[in-house]
Amino acid sequence: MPLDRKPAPNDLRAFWMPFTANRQFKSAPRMLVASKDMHYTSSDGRQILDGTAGLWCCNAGHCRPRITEAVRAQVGELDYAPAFQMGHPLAFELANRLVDIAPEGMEHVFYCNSGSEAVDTALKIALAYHRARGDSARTRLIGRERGYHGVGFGGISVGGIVNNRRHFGTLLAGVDHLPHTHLPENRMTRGQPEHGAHLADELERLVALHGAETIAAVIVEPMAGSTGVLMPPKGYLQRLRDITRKHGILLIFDEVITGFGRLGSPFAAQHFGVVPDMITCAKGLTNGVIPMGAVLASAQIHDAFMQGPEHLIELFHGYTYSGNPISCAAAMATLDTYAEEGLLTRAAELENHWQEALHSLKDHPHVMDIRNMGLIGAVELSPIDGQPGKRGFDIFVRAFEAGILIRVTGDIIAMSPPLIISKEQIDQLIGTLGDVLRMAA
Ligand code: PXG
Ligand code: PLP
Repeated sequence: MPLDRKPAPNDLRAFWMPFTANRQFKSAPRMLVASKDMHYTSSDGRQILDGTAGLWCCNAGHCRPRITEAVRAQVGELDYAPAFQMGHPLAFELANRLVDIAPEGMEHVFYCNSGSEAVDTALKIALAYHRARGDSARTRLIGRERGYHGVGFGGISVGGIVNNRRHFGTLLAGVDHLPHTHLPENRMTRGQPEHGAHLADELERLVALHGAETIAAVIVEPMAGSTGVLMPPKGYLQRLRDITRKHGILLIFDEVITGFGRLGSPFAAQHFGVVPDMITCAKGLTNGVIPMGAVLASAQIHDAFMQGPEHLIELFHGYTYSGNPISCAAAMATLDTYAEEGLLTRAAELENHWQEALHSLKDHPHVMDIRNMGLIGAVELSPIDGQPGKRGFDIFVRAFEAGILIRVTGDIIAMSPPLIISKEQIDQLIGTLGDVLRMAA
């Protein structure tokens, strides 16, 4: 742009915003200008209580001193180092620390920069793993209806959200989907629902249809966050594990949201006592401060690649910024903060208080369902006739005006506050939401 055409600081035209109603936003912008611990500061100077940990990522709250300092120091010491055929010590140290808190059996870490990249990486590793073992007919990938696995072509192919798929052509070939686990009979369940373990048996149907020897992997979110907080019924994940193991199919847990303490254990795999073959994570890995994602993989998967001449590359995959020093420094300081403050298990301590507060909204106007687990909660509202999503969006805007940040997916309100939240702040968050629901009715 020529120098004489410098845009005014408040000119909002150039930035094409992600997953946003751009024209609506730019006509009435909601701007955040600062953050600290449980709060954002809005551009009109108000304190906004963060009910969403940013976008499910700031699990330790905002502008935490250890993380801020670590990033500051790292950027002045080793800024960028090439990621291919070269290393730097922090990347190795961080991988070991992640393995330490990961479920038993997860022994290797592949770095990337986001949840979407983690998903595409895990899917590619699954395909290449079978090929490396001479089982190269296993090319089929199985996802689930209402799953969210980011926005790469792999992720939207195995994902199950129609709007994220239908605009983008034919996607990956050879993908199929399990049914989602959201059953009406589980309405208003506190914690994990009773009904629906049998839905895992649909995998047997897909095996019978396609042949086990053509299926590489199944990917699911242990708890589906993005599509409105859908819980796994009791026994469901174990059954998926049993069926995948029986047929030599890899099981991938997408823990981009559930990773790093959201359900009261470091990973959901530990919370549910079900160990997959790979775990994808991102978001809470660096407390959202610097983009970073990772795939955790079992020794069996990793070791299958470690054959052939030693001077040859084993996996033809990686990103310019895989394991970059600043991300690694942010992640190390994040893990330190989680450990010092017991945050990876704090959701388990707060779960009861959170659950009771959330379910106090059950008789509020238009509330159809309430779901919770760990420090996640959803309040599903009945849609306005002929205008799905309108009520949800209206509540979101009113909540922001009332001083709380929530997230809406259609008419489902999702909340996932930083794990440092106090009981008083839980009461404030839910109390304010209750007021907003009543006033909007
Ligand atoms: N997998 C899962 C399970 C996710 O939740 C991704 C992959 C993709 O991660 P990246 O870093 O590429 O965005 C996610 C991300 C929402 C919301 O409103 C959820 C996500 C992202 C943005 C909004 O629920 N999840
Ligand atoms: N496009 C071009 C032209 C590139 O040279 C590269 C990386 O070198 C990429 C895309 C991929 O970028 P990244 O490694 O950051 O994913």
